[in-house]
Amino acid sequence: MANFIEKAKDYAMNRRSFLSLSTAAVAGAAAITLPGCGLTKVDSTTAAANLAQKEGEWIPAACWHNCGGRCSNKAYVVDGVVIRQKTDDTHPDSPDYPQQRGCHRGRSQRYDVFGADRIKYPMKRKNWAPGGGNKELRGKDEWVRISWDEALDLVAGELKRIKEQYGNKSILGSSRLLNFYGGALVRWGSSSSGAWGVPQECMTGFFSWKGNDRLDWRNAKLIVLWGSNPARSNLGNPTYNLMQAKKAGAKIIIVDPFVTPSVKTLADKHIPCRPGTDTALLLAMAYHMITNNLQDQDFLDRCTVGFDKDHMPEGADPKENFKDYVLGTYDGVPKTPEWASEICGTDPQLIKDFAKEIATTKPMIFTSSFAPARTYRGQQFCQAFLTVGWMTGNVGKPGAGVFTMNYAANQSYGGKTLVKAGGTGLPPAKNPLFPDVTYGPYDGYRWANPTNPVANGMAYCETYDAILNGKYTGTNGRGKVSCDIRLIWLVRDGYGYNFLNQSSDVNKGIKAFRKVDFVVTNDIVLSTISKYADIVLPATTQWEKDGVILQGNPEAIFVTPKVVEPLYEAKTEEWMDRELAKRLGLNPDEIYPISAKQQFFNSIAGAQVIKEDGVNYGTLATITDKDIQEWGVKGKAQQGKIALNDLVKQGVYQVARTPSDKLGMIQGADFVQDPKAHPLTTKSGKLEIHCQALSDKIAAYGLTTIPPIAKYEPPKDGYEATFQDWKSKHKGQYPFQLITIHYGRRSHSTYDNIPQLREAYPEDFVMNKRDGEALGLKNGDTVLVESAYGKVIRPLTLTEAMMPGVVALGEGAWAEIDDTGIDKAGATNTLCGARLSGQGEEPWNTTIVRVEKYNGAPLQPDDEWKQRIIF
Ligand SMILES: Nc1nc2c(c(=O)[nH]1)N[C@H]1C(S)=C(S)[C@@H](COP(=O)(O)OP(=O)(O)OC[C@H]3O[C@@H](n4cnc5c(=O)[nH]c(N)nc54)[C@H](O)[C@@H]3O)O[C@H]1N2
Ligand SMILES: Nc1nc2c(c(=O)[nH]1)N[C@H]1C(S)=C(S)[C@@H](COP(=O)(O)OP(=O)(O)OC[C@H]3O[C@@H](n4cnc5c(=O)[nH]c(N)nc54)[C@H](O)[C@@H]3O)O[C@H]1N2
Ligand code: SF4
Ligand SMILES: [Mo]
Repeated sequence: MANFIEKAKDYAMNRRSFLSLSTAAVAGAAAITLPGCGLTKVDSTTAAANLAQKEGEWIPAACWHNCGGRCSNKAYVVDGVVIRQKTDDTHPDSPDYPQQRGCHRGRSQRYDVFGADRIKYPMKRKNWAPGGGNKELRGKDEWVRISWDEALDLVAGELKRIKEQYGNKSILGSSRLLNFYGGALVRWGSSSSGAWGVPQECMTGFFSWKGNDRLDWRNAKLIVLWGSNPARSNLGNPTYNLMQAKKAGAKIIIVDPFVTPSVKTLADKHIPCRPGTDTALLLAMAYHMITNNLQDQDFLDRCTVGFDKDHMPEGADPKENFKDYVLGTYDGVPKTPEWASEICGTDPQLIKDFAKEIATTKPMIFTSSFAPARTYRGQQFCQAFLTVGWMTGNVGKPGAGVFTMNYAANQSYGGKTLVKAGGTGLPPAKNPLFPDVTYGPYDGYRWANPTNPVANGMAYCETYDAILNGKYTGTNGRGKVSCDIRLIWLVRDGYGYNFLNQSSDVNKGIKAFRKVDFVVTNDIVLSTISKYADIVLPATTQWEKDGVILQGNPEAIFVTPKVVEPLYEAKTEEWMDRELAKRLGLNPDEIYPISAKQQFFNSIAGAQVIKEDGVNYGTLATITDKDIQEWGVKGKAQQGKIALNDLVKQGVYQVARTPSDKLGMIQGADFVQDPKAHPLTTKSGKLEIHCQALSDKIAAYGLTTIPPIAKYEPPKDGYEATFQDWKSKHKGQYPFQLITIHYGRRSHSTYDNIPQLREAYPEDFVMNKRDGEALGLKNGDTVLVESAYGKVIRPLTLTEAMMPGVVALGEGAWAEIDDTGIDKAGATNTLCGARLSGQGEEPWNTTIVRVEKYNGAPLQPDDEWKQRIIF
């Protein structure tokens, strides 16, 4: 197979006979640009040779996607073109003070920014006209290039018409401009953390109950990673940090249906478990601990409520305690390892050994990722996970912890935030229609308080039904609420949410997109939302903006200035909003009272860094009057730890760590030492194994209900549903369980267009070898995978590394659905149906499918497919 670099050259050569001035960088050999001047035919070889001879400059470059990391990225810019990238080299690398090194995706960022498939100009679907215009052609129509003026007039015209004719609630979207224009119908839910947020908040009183900081992980004797694959989904330093803990003596156990790269790299032991059945496994572990008296009874009695009938929260039925449920005292079903094994597929002896090991090895870190909670009624997994973790008493101590990990924390899975960016100074813009649904502009992470007396909008996984049927589920017992959605507004304030691709049921989504009057997006490439839109506006990437601070790593912030001038006709969202505001009769200066440059400056000026005492924070940047003058901003001189311009040149500020410093953190230490003096904010003041508040809150969303303690109830489309008859174990129409794993090729759907990454990480469909052979399938066959919701074709990989009965696809491929309804790209959401669950979490990892050999022409590798180059 051609190596990565060789192949990369092929990609450039395979392109059209011309290369735009800015696209040639893809080969690493050919690249030139004249910022903002559009498309020009050039001879790439000569251009490349010319550029390679010129002196350039290394500029810190944002790596801004929702990728599971935060790292340092630098771009080598020659004449406005990025011809190389590198990562952190600001200090020598060491385990205590590691460099913030980037991954293969971040280092491929220039292929995205300078790709031939960048959206270059405003464009309109040929047959679209205000009001709709051949709506069924969305996704198949031709594109025509239009001027910015025409685009803005059309967009403002439709926005105005729909507001006037149908009202603001007929607009689906969320942006600063929309909030100033009277608001729009908002959505809430949890596309990322599955069911984790609400159980954690209700049971611990903390929205984010963290882990101890990474240096403390070296004190652990045992680390359990439940449904976690850091070697793929926490790129950057986490796997390196886990290796340091391992070197210091920690044993690592991973619970996963798949022998993942993390199992291979890190684990001493792998516990297989069928997807969506983890609750059964955890209950059986509890059973083994209880019947062998292995639980930390002192901790349970002092720090929790609900474990047994003698420690129930006020007002609760004593029969509703966890211990009696596990023993089967009232329901007659003891949750034995044998009972669980039939469901989760884990050997009973393995369950017993695992239970004993976690109960007797101290200190232990017991942590889960989000994947097992991305299941139908996933709250039950979270309840069971916290309960079993607490039964071991590993809370509030060094080398211990029971929590879900924050995947975005590159440096570690926990700890204090040691350096923080300041605010931009831009005043918040509330949606006047839904003033209390305000967490983040991004639908996938927006929380709604379901008991709010003010209406909350809808769960985002109900969007397509709401568009198609005109109603959605109201929170707080409101029943069905009518709606008439006419406009899908995706001119996003920043970036994010390719939701047609990334939330469940792409087929239903396409129908919904084809029903409304108007779909508008701004985008950098023709991602799925844009492919099915009417007007697409060319957006600048973060490299072409005035600068941004990226956070998400507790030990570092990334301060990245503009790298290159906007390419082609790309514009910032702020520019688009301002131009639209003028056409809508709004005052642009009221919407954006401060400039982007000033916002960047403010967030640097307000940045804070922890002091050596580990408690107080001080100013990060030293700023002089001269700096303020040179930057052309408003501000005051200040004294900090690093000069403003040095910070921007370096691109990263990282707090140096040593094992003896005072910057660490032991989550929950005060509470565990003296629960009465330091109560939690839960109703009982303790950790709640029986949590009525959780049960009530979930019920108030109006989707599904759960009891106040962890119970196993077979999920919709779970393992049980793969059988026509459970007793005789006769398999049904959809005999396999599908998991949709976060994949190395990309960050969700972002980077999926990059051929080099396509080649490095093929989008194969993975199944157990014996399962495949029983169906007469061979490695490399093209297979048809079908669920009740859609069909995909993909090349097959057979392996003993996958549990029998389980199959997997990496999530995020760009759906390519043909007229027969087959998605040849293998977007997981073509297969995963939109199902309403709990707090609006999407139950992706409880999905069932069937698999057969595909009879059509075998698939070409997708790195050889034509890119979505429009102009
Ligand atoms: N490369 C890459 N990294 C990413 C991302 C990306 O798109 N690409 N996305 C980032 C984001 S936003 C997030 S939220 C995180 C998500 O990170 P995670 O929540 O960890 O998600 P996954 O990687 O899908 O799953 C982790 C492991 O869980 C297993 N698994 C799946 N279902 C189950 C189950 O029901 N039970 C058990 N026990 N295991 C199960 C899978 O086999 C997989 O090995 O990743 C982040 N990191
Ligand atoms: N089946 C299944 N589906 C899943 C998951 C799963 O495990 N299984 N995981 C889920 C998770 S955890 C998450 S967090 C979501 C993430 O899903 P999304 O939030 O949709 O993330 P991306 O796919 O990265 O989409 C980012 C979008 O922003 C655009 N974009 C990128 N940069 C810029 C920019 O600078 N400006 C503008 N205007 N646009 C930009 C991209 O083209 C793309 O359309 O996916 C979820 N979907
Ligand atoms: S982990 Fe994320 S931030 Fe780090 S280099 Fe990769 S894509 Fe960029
Ligand atoms: Mo996520």
